[in-house]
Amino acid sequence: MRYYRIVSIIGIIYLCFNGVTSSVSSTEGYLLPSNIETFDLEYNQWHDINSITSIGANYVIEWNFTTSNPNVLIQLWAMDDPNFNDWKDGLTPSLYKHLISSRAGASGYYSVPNSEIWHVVFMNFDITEMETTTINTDVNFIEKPTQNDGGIGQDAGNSYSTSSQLTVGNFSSSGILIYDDLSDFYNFEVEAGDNLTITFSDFGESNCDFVLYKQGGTKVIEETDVIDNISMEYSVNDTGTCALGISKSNADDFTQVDYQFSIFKQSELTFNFPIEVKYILCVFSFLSISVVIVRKRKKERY
Ligand SMILES: [Ca+2]
Repeated sequence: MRYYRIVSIIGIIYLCFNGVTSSVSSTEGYLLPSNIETFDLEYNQWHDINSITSIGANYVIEWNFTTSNPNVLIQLWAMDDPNFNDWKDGLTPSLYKHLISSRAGASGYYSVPNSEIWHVVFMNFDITEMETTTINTDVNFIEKPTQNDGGIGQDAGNSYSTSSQLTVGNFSSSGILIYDDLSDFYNFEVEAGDNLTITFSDFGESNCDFVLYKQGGTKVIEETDVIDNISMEYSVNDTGTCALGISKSNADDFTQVDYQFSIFKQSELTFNFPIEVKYILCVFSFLSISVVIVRKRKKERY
């Protein structure tokens, strides 16, 4: 009896340590939005980080990782839940996205195409090396910000031909550039003789390019790789439609830019004095007329 007990205990211990052989290092779910992790991947192992809950096309997956062993090629894949399960079962998934292969590590983002639980899978299938590596990673499932560029209730157009219409005079507003939204373009009506003062500010760490087109699509101002606030002035010669664009200088820069901008349009023939100045001018005019009348009456008396 004691002999069977000893054999049973040895068997349980063996199963605990050797009984489950798999190429899977772990399969875990993580709470939104951040998953900072360090894990080892032997050759032929993979590791899954997933969104737990369903996320839709208004989400992106931001990711970055570094590896301890520069010899090992790591593959990084994004799969929705049904395809992830097919892949685990040895079936060929119908929808999967190869994000990147990198020996040293990399960073980037992936725009979620459909509503599902989404998996980010790190794989060590480097058959030429067959070595273990430690991976440090940060994966975030992020809801994209709602855009209200120029107060139009959505993302502005991304090019001259798809620019969004604004009504300007003394206009100020804000906009957002983020992920694959690299440009915002606006258009507005002007008249010959108008003087435009256009400012952009608060675009943070990102370098941006600016362009102003006059009627007909000719560029009249172009500024590139701007890092500080910018002010541009233009005297309008032709009545028509101007178009204004802000773009990221670096197409790989997917960080969020919350920019402020203003478009001040003033006609050369219009003098818009402040109300205080208008009041002083009225009083001065009244006093001048009064003095002239009084002097005239004095002359008539003598
Ligand atoms: Ca935008």
